[in-house]
Amino acid sequence: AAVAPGAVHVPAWLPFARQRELVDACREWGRGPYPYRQTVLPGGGVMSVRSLALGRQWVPYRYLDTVGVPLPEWLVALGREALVEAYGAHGGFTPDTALVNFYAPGARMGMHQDREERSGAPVVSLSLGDRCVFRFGNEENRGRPYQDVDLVSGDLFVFGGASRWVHHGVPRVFPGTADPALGLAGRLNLTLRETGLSV
Ligand code: MD5
Ligand code: FE
Repeated sequence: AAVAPGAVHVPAWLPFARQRELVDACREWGRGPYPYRQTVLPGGGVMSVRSLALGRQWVPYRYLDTVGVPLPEWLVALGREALVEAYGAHGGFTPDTALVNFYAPGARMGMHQDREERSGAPVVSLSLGDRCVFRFGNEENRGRPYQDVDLVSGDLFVFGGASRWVHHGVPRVFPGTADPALGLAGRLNLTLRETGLSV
């Protein structure tokens, strides 16, 4: 369903078996050379979310020149499938970073814009585990008007076109709402992005 121009929410897009595979992959990636870390912001604040990136590494507020573990081909293919679902075509989408955010109980993400990418390509977002409130705002400021959208495990959200630069955040996650069979206590969000930066 279109939430705004270029913003498409597809509830229950990823089948349960593929959700489980993705949860397992997120766990495995955390055992690699780039474990989940809480980001320390320039003002001294520490983000409550724990993050990991494949490919191009993000630090506040830029991408490093160094590239971590490359994105597996199957993940690029998943991103293209997502865009075909949302827009009817993938447009040659070639993400060079996958950012995984882990929300333990109590973690949240304040309203912000993602402005470090130099590509006009959409951002593909997949949610796993606990249900959350995703706040989809406007380009002008962090406040109203915004729309609150419930995201649950398996939901796809694509942010492209005019929705690429809106403020957004995750004000609330509901602990214990994940299917126990998923083997995940908390929420994971995986985003696939083209940074538009050269290697
Ligand atoms: C999350 N992550 O649920 C969200 C999903 C982040 C972040 O916000 O920066 O790691 S991605 C939501 C997103 C990305 C890019 C653009 C827009 C939303 N948008 O224009 O609304 O952990
Ligand atoms: Fe963001």
